[in-house]
Amino acid sequence: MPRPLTLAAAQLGPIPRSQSRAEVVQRLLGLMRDAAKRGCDLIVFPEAALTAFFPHWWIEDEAELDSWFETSMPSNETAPLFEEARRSGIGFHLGYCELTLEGGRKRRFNTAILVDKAGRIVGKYRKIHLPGHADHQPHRPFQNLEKRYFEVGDLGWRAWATMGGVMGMMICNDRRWPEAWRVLGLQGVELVMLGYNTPQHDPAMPQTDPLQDFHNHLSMQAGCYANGTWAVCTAKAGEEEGVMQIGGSCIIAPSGQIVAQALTRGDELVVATCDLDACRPYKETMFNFARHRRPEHYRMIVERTGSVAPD
Ligand code: CDT
Repeated sequence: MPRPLTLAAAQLGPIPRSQSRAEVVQRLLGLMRDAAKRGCDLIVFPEAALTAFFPHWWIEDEAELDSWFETSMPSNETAPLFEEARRSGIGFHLGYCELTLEGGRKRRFNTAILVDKAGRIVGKYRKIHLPGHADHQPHRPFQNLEKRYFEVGDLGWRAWATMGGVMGMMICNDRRWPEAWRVLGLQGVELVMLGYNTPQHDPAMPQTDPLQDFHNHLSMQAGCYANGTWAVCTAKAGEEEGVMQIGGSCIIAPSGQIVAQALTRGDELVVATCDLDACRPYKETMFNFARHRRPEHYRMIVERTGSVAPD
């Protein structure tokens, strides 16, 4: 029996520094309404989808830093997204920057939530692989200060049975790490949602600049294939405050094939109807984990962090 879900990647063009949360939410609502008109069950917004990607800048003032974060979800500004979910019967995935107060201590995470068609938060993920650096490197054209502004996520990669499938999330840099995909694969994930902010230019490794789009798709297509899962992968694209970011938002099948892809670097919906049962042949044959995995030979993966070459 096919189990079709119509899915949308809601690519965003740049968010100017000056654009308010309310204005951004209006953009998201427009995409949500279009997706609902096109029969979508679920729409996936990018990483840190409510603001410009501030980790590209050095910020010293704590109040200024805090202004980039959400202290509640929903909030007054984001409540219309939850109302639209209920009104149109469409689930959504949203990346945002989360500030919580725990035991009197501020904690900051790069977070994503999954909201069902009734407007309920059914899943939450906090980014684990934080790229970049924590120190000030003003000689660079822009920085990636995620290691300064965020803590490593503490929720692991969980999967949730919701909206007719088994669903999980990762965020941006996570997609380059097979471990993230496998932890979700081991929970039978059928749909991975992820958002990204990926500069076209990597100041630390400029030789990969022409390969940014290739590496983006390579890692996500490999993750889907090796775990027999669909993925909806959504960029914040285009030139944002002087930083050009790749697009290439796409929907990937369990075969690893891209079934739909963005054509622009602006606000754009990428839609495909995806049969979750298309995961089964991969999960039951080539990647039947219970039959073929040999975890006794994978211990080094969890026991060792950095690579150590033989003498
Ligand atoms: N947001 C995020 O994680 N971005 C990183 C940039 C790495 S530098 C090219 C990414 O992996 O896409």
